Amino acid sequence: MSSPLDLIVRRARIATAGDTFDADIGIKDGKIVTLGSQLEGAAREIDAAGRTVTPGGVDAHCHLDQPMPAPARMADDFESGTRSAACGGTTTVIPFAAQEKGQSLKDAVADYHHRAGTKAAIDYAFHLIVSDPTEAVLAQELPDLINQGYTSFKIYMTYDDLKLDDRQVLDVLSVAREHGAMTMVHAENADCIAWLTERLVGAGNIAPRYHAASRPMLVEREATHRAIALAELVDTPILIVHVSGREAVEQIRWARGRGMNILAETCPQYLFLTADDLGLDDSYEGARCVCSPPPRDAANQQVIWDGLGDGLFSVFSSDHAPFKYDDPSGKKPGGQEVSFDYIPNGIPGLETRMALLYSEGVLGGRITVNRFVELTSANAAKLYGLYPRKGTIAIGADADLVIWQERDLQIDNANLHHNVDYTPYQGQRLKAWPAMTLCRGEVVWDGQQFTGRSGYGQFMACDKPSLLPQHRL
Ligand code: DUC
Ligand code: ZN
Ligand code: ZN
Repeated sequence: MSSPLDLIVRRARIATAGDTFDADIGIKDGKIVTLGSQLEGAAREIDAAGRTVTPGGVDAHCHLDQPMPAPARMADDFESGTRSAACGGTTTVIPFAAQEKGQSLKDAVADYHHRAGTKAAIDYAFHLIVSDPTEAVLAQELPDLINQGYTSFKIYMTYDDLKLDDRQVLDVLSVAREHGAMTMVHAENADCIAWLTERLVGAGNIAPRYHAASRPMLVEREATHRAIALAELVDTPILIVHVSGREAVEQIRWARGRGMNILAETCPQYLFLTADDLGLDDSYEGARCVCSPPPRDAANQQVIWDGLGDGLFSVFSSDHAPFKYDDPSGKKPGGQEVSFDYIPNGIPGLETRMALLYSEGVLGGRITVNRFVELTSANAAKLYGLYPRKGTIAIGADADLVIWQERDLQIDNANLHHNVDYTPYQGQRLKAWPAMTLCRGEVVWDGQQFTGRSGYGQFMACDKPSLLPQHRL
């Protein structure tokens, strides 16, 4: 007779978004089937005594093997990206199926499934990126895809190859409202950035540090305000992604004060990096930290911490956008040190996201462990239609678990599992790292090495967001 349970995680100090309690976790066929004390009868046991156990991370903003204009190429595909995520406590990723201008959205999704292939080691879903909202996309493709389980999409207010004008933003927001999808907005003013860039480059100011000068906070503030106004006009929620500091935060608080459903995401780079990391002089080293919006300063880091503590932010994601530093496909396009406006934007962060926030947020006394679970897992699962399969520790949920170990360590790229030749967090001190990560009951990280396998990860169609009030015309 087969045993009733495959695995018991014993004496766990379980933290979910809502509760903290001690229990044994009984797992069968990849699901949590019982929570109790002194459970018996499993083929295997893991002793978690004295350890906090949280739901596996849901990284709801990361870029894997996303097609790029040549010569840029993302360093991580679904194999290396999901391996790296697993080793850092993340068990679900939601990268982006990106539409190129002129491309059908359905073709972009088919191409992205092809790229994922059988490579993923952990579970995954797709957001869409809508860059060309033609009549066919708005009337047919986007509604069809939303109804097929692609229930969230990102739009850009900057980047020439991706940006939408205000009229186009209104059009896609209307589709989101009509079909109950969640819209993520990259809010930076494209014309201001182009104008500043032209002046900086014209004056010979081309070093990586001028990337920050070309994207000051007011360009984020203006676009955030405009996105809020457009959402208000359409009467639909939006989520402002990768919020970097005070000015955008003020706009979001203002909108919330008016009763609007404006959600917000932030990322580790806005807590642990500053513009100084792009360089204090004209050295090229700072190209490693070129991302958009750029990191700000210590006072703005505090504003982001405050928003994590007081509920302003719903989601904490990595915005993992992996480019090698010393590589012609990465930060040195074609092998050259180039002007800042030609450096591919993005930094790696899938593997370090959870431990950075657990260490400095939870163990640093800034947020509760329950808030940590909300930010790193539960809220993303709810917003993107994966809850309660993902994002919690409860009977019926997937057995996606992180068993935490408190210990002093330093981030060192040599110990990470991505395919990037650096981490922007090199040398950062941490107070904890996952002792173990389980995805659907399988150990994918054992504290020493990756123990999962490529192809284990499953694609998940998403429900419509459960945090969204349904609006009807
Ligand atoms: N900015 C983005 O908008 N996406 C990827 C990376 C980045 O820096
Ligand atoms: Zn973005
Ligand atoms: Zn991004």
